[in-house]
Amino acid sequence: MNNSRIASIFSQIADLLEIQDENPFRIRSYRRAAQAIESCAEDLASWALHRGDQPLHLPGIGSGMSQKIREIATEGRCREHQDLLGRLPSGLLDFLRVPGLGPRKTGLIYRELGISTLAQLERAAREGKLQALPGMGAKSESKILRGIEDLKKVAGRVLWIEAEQEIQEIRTRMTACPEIQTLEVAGSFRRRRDTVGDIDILAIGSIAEPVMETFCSLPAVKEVLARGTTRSSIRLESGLQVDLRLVPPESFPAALQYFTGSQAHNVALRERAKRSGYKINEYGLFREPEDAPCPIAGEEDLYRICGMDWIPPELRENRGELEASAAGRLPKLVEWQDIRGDLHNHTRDSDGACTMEELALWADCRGYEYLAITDHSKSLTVAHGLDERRLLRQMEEIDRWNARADKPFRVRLLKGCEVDIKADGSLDLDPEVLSRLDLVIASVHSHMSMPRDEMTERIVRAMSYGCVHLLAHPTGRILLQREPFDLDMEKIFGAALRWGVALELNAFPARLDLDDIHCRMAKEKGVKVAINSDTHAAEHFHFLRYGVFQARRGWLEKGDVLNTQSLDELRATLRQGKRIPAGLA
Ligand code: DGT
Ligand code: CA
Ligand code: CA
Ligand code: ZN
Repeated sequence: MNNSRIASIFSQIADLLEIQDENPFRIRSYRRAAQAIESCAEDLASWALHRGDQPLHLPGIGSGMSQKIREIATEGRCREHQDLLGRLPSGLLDFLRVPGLGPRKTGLIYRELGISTLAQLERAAREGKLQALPGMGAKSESKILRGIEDLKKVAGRVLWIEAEQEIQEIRTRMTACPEIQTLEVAGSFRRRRDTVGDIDILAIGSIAEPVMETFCSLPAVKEVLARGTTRSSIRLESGLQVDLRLVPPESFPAALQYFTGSQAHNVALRERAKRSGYKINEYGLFREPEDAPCPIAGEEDLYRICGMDWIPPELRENRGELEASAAGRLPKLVEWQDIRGDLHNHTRDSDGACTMEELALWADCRGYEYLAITDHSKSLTVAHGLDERRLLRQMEEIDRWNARADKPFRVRLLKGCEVDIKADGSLDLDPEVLSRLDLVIASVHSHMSMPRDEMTERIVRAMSYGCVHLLAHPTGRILLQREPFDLDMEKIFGAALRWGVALELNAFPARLDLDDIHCRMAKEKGVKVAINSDTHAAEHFHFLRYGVFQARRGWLEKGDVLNTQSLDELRATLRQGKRIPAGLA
């Protein structure tokens, strides 16, 4: 039970109260508590376990809230939350995933129309029944309809990080079972796809019965879909399906290759094997025509008989990796150890939870050479964005830290800012002030549903100010929630090249924006990619690893990634980027 899980229970309590039109003060106190928990640097589960009798010094958390945190941390649930869940149809929680539909409107719809499933909601919207409700109109109705369409497209998938959390729990319990010798997760999870449809687990085990028994009685199981001696399937409380296949040791490498996929990769690999006179399936490798089994020690052998090097799972999408491997030209993919610093981080000055000094100490723990401080700009009022005056003050503070001989950290702080791109493509802060920074990040946080040409123009215009170094979360997508902006990426890359702007791969697990295809495009066009955590709280620093996974899926190598450079190289790149192209000065 980590802090974000505890926080999410608190914010769900707030949602459930709001759906029931309860006291706004009560609702707000739960929201505030959720926020405090989310950004708390201490692990609350271990607080509850070891020091639960001591008070928690968190804003908005009194003794009642502390008691609930203890309850959740020790028992995994809390009474109040369970009671609220019991009082409302569970389908209403799905409404909250529809963009444009918050808890207040959800409650209104439920009370007025008595509907509680997404299918009923869709029908009501199509019949124009939503716009008749007080405070709603034709516009919000069509927005809700579009939101439902988007939701249907991603139905059933979860974020990679959510699958990882489930897998950690499953792995711990399963490997405690003495009959299991080996356990690997295959499928899209092993390929590090940004979202996962279901989890595919392979195991070598001596006796099936106790293995399947352990699997089917995992605490998170909601339903056993199938139970056999070589294969079982379960559905978890979270809705995620998990398949377990038990294979004999001699079949394991072939099964691992087969169930890792992707299907398109497997089809192409099998064809190559056939041309070399072999057959590959999930049971093993066989020489044709006599169908003679060939012993294999690992996946490497399967690729080798086809004349190829082993292919990292992240690349197995049949996007040219087989050809590259056969030609001995697989990329040497970037690794997290290559990353020398993080270029996108927020402090308490805007919407972060840490001070500059805390961030610097965390960056030291990760062995970073540099850390850019990049708070939001003034038009982002919800994030308490900085105006020119506050930014200048912050720059002085950074200079003071860097100059101090007795500072408690080694990392070099870079003066930066995440400046908002306004609707017309202008920047939210004076370009003259911005040009005094080490690093200027530009990004879109408002007016997100512009038509393609307008949105492209807007971002290109922002990049064309001489002072911008990096375009952050370029397509604005939120996985499973918000579609990317409608953008002409060819034009964006063109402008990035022309104006010396790098593109960010934002490593927040629900963003991972750029996606794998766009990373690959960046590489081919020669546009640098910066992999950033977009840290708002200490526990976000490690998100960087998810960004690295995605970068690997996009074929990126160390040299393609801006923040693998040393501080000196980085400074040179940033300066060079800012030369105004000839003829345009
Ligand atoms: P997902 O679960 O939608 O995120 O994606 P995957 O890739 O994990 O797909 P899944 O779970 O349906 O199957 C796992 C792997 O098993 C898949 O990547 C390749 C292999 N596989 C499954 N069905 C077939 C099939 O009909 N033909 C071939 N060649 N491979 C298959
Ligand atoms: Ca799968
Ligand atoms: Ca599957
Ligand atoms: Zn940001």
